[in-house]
Amino acid sequence: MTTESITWFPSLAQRGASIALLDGERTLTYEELNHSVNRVIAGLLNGEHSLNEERIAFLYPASFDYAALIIGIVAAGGIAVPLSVHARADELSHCLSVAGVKRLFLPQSLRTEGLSRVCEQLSVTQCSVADLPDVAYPPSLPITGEQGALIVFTSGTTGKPKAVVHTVESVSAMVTSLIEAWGWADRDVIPLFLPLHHVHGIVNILLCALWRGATVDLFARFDAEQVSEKVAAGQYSVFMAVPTIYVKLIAYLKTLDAEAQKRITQGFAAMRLNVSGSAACPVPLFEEWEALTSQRFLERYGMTELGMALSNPYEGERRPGHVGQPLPGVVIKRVDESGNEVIDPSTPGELAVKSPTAFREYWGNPESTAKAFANGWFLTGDIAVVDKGAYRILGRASIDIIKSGGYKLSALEIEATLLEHPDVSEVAVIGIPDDEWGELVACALVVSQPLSDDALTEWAHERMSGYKVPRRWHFTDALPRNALGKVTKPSLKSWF
Ligand code: MLC
Ligand code: AMP
Repeated sequence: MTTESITWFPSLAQRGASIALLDGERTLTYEELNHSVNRVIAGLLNGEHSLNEERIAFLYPASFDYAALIIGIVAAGGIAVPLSVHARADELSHCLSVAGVKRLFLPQSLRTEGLSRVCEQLSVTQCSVADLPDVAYPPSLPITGEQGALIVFTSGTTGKPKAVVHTVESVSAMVTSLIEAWGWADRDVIPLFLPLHHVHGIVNILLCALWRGATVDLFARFDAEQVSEKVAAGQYSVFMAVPTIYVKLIAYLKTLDAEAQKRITQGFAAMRLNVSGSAACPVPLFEEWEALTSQRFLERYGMTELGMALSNPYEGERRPGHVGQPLPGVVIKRVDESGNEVIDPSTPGELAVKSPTAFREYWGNPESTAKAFANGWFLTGDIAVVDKGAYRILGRASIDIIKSGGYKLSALEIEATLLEHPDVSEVAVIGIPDDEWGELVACALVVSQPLSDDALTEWAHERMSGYKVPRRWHFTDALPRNALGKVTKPSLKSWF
């Protein structure tokens, strides 16, 4: 860890009139972004010298304010806590309370009664960027590498989501490593439709582009038609998405006539890079995309706690079904269940990682932090082999982690919420394979009163983000259990 001061977003000011962000018809130049960032810094500090790692949460869709907040909070010595605009009040309450947030920034449109109640209970003040005091810009403040910069929530195999703390140094390392590895240039233009409470959208797209002086086109959500139009118009040079989005794009292309299809596929073909990640890209998807667009995906592997760890090469052979080699600075070994290193490349082993991009801690949870590392190696829970020099992910060590549309979901968290239903007495959640979503959330349950799928779905929607709600329900008299009383989850798959 470096205690020396670090340059955070090196040249915002010098990039002048070049475009940093697009939002529909609106544009924001780097000069304007720099001004907004300075306003955030000055307003937050309000005469103080540093926020001293105050966790400042914000609930914004992709927007100019979001960008100014995430850069400005860190520059002012705070920890940026971007929250999910899809989250329900209970989920937000958990995040605010775990991170010890006292100030939450959000636009008027996202203020709800439920959230106001939560804020009142937790003594959190709801703020807006426009309300920040208009004070003179402070001189540029030194910030150090070890300082906390970003908290992102991630689901694990125990309890509710954990608050992953990245430092100024780990975020800077993530950004600079990808800029170098994937050849980011200031002339790049990239669309951003991924959620902005996870590292894929936050770091790989937004922060990399703004650090490098490129342009980001903001979308409130992914819409295949809207994005494809701009692709066809030749607006983008780089495209990054989760496999589900490429599946949706292919499905959309298939609804079009040959001429319209060709305009869009040529738009993709003209780009310098198409990246797939956050979940396994099936080989047939890789091949279909190449046949349509002549783009060979650059598939990479990452994790909230690590940023990106493995990547196929920008120049060189990109192998379908493989996630490439360690990025510069990343050291990887594979270990067995006893923690011994697995040497034979074809024997599966859990990926253990050391990297300058690794997180510092789970906020307020030293026990989980200690458990996540073994002798300084972060244990990912992902099982891999090495195949002619390239890593191949086989799956995860725990059946309780589900990846759906690129979101990492905890079966245990979903089960705990469903058990709050007065008529649900037993429940088991698993992921089942699905061509579009990678995995779908499926739920087997025992109920004390007859319940319909629809009623349960509606009940669940009020209490959890839409993407966590089970898509398949199976009612039973009893869940299969082993001698210790534990549900034998693998045997449930055949029910769906
Ligand atoms: C949306 N839905 C999902 C879902 N996303 N269900 C399961 N899994 C998901 N991922 C639900 C909605 O709530 C809705 O339910 C229904 O699906 C239809 O919605 P849609 O409009 O068809 O989907 P859409 O809103 O377009 O979302 C699809 C998506 C989105 C693929 C764009 O899931 C997405 O943005 N995923 C990316 C997640 C991500 O960024 N992960 C990176 C984590 S970082 P209903 O019932 O309301 O109709 C990481 C590290 C790394 O993993 O390596 O990058
Ligand atoms: P998250 O915690 O949301 O950051 O999700 C990280 C997890 O996503 C990893 O632990 C992997 O299980 C999965 N993942 C990310 N990229 C890939 C990939 N290219 N192939 C397979 N799994 C991936």
